[in-house]
Amino acid sequence: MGIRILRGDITKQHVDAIVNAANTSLLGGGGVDGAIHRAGGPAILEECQELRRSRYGKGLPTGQAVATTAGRLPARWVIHTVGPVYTEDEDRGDLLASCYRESLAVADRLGVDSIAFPAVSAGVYGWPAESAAAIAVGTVRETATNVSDIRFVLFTDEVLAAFQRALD
Ligand code: AR6
Repeated sequence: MGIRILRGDITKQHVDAIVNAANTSLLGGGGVDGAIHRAGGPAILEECQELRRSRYGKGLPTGQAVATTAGRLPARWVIHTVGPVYTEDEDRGDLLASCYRESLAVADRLGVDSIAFPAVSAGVYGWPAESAAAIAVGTVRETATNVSDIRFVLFTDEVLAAFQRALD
C-alpha cells in the first residue's frame, strides 16, 4: 500500500474512487461536495436521492460512508462520507477516523485499487489542519485494506503542508 500527497482538484483524479466530504443530507453543498456534483453531473445527485429513499431516510450518519456512480468524472465511484463538525467542547476525532476507515471498507467491497481523499472536515466543518491531517494519515496507515494506491488530494497550501508533516 502506498500513500501519496498531491495538490489539486480531486474531481480531476483518474482513480477508481474519489471520496466526497459530504453532509448528512447527501444532497450536495459547497466546498469539495459542490465541486464533485458540478463536475460529475446530475447522475450523482439522482443516486444520492435514491439512497435517501431506500437506505438513509434520516440521512447518512456522521462517520459512515456510501458509494454512488461518479457520473461524468474520470473516477468510477464517488464514496460519500460525512465528517464531524469541529468543536473544542468534545473530542470527535474517532468520528473523523471512522470516515477514513469506512470509506476504505466501502472501497474494498467495490474492489477499488486506487482512491483519492480530500481533507474531510478541514473546510466548512472547521477542523484544524494539523489535527485533520494527523487523523487522516494515521488512520489510513493503520487500516488493513486491499486498496494499493491511496492519495490525499489537497486544495490549500496550509492543508497540504499539514499533510506533508503528518506523513513525515
Ligand atoms: N478538491 C480537493 N479538495 C477540495 C476541493 C477540490 N475540488 N474543494 C475544496 N477542497 P469542505 P468539510 C478542500 O468544506 O469541511 C460542504 O458544504 C477544502 O479546501 O469541502 O468536510 C458539505 O456539503 C478543504 O481543505 O468539507 C458539507 O456541508 C477540504 O476540501 C460541508 O461542506 C474539505 O472542505 C463539509 O465540510
